[in-house]
Amino acid sequence: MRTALILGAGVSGTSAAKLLGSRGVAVRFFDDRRSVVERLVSGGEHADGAPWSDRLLDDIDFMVVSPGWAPGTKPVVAARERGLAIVSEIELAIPDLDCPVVAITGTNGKTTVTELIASMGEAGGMTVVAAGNIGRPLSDVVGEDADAIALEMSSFQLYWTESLAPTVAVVLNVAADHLDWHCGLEAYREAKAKIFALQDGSDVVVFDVDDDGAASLVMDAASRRVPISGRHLPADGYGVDQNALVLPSGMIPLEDLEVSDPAFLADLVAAAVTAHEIGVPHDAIALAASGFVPSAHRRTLVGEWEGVRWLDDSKATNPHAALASINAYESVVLIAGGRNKGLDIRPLADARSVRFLIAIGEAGDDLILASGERPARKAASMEEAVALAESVAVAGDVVLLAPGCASFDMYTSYGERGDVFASTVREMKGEA
Ligand code: UMA
Repeated sequence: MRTALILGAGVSGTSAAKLLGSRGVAVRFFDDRRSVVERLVSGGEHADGAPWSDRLLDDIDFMVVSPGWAPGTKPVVAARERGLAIVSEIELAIPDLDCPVVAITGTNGKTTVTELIASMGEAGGMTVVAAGNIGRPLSDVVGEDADAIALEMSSFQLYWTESLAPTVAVVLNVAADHLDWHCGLEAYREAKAKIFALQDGSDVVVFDVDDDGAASLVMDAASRRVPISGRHLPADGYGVDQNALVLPSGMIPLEDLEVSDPAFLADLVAAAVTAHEIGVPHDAIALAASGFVPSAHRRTLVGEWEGVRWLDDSKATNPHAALASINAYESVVLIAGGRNKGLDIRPLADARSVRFLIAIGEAGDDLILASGERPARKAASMEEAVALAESVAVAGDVVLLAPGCASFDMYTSYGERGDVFASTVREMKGEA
């Protein structure tokens, strides 16, 4: 019997174990977190925890790596030194899929587009299963009856991918993110390019032509390149023309949509082009598009009081997303900071529309330093940040939580960070 060592017993590792079990492969887990290992062992699983020992590779036939594990971590390096095969959970699943796969990546917006493609399919009576970074591992989908799979791929997952050849690849945007994991921008871009690397002339790569990172990345793709935009109508592509979305399946008047922000319009166009490629009819695409409202913590309006709008964009966990948000408004009281992921966060403090900067979390001092002459203050908590924003905001301002950083220095997730912001604002306004 073959034996696999699975790195990480999170969502991916657990799903990979099930799939391997169904193939008659024995599994062992390794996880740095002691609590995870204890839970597994008490459940009868074979699991080890830190510190790592190379001896754990004795009698192992191959290694399965969860996406969060960086290439430089000890078990990965040790497996490479021994010449052991290392596969990802996604790679395990690919050979057993028997329906078309469309894959979506981008520094920002990929979850939204993945959800949209699935809902457009659903509106057309098709089963389009959303999987991957969105939360449901691809291994979970194996054996399921689906018309297509919309696979959200993070740069981590793409790094470990060798055989993915989607019928449609979507590259929304490529800006610096997760550089601590990838050891640099070039490695990050190389990982992202794997989404179309194995496509051929019968496949399609959809990309946002307004994003230099995406447009330059797809230059060498062998597949048919389809430019899209949320601002204008690109030549030989799809986008916005006067008062409508122009799509391969037809047009959708902008007045039928709940969103007008160019970033969300680009998401809609990318999803619509992809849905069309897998056979979703125009009526269904239009129906899903008109019902689309962005998920929580994506420029979500907490409320408007005395002409000041309070917006929660806690999902802006990198500078690219935060800047897109900041630049969408004229006069911003910005709450930013958190745990920096090895990125240049100085442009946040420097953005034209930022009238006052409130810096939070571990990156707070760096942001204050970068703010130069601009009014800026550090806040020790979200409560302090909100109170400070209240004291400086005037009618016409947007108070924007767009951290540009991860939340893990203060919260368990970006969702919790956004929830704390929103509840603090509402409490202060007497609407809790
Ligand atoms: N672990 C270690 N050492 C490490 C890294 C992880 O011991 O160096 C252990 C942790 O203790 C934990 C387990 O590994 O028990 C977690 O593994 P993981 O971090 O790979 O996460 P999973 O639970 O398997 O979830 C992963 C994705 N997580 C990451 O990429 C960090 C999920 O994306 C994805 O939904 C899931 O697979 C299914 O495909 C989350 C994410 O934050 C939402 N993604 C990043 C993003 O969107 O920016 C990339």
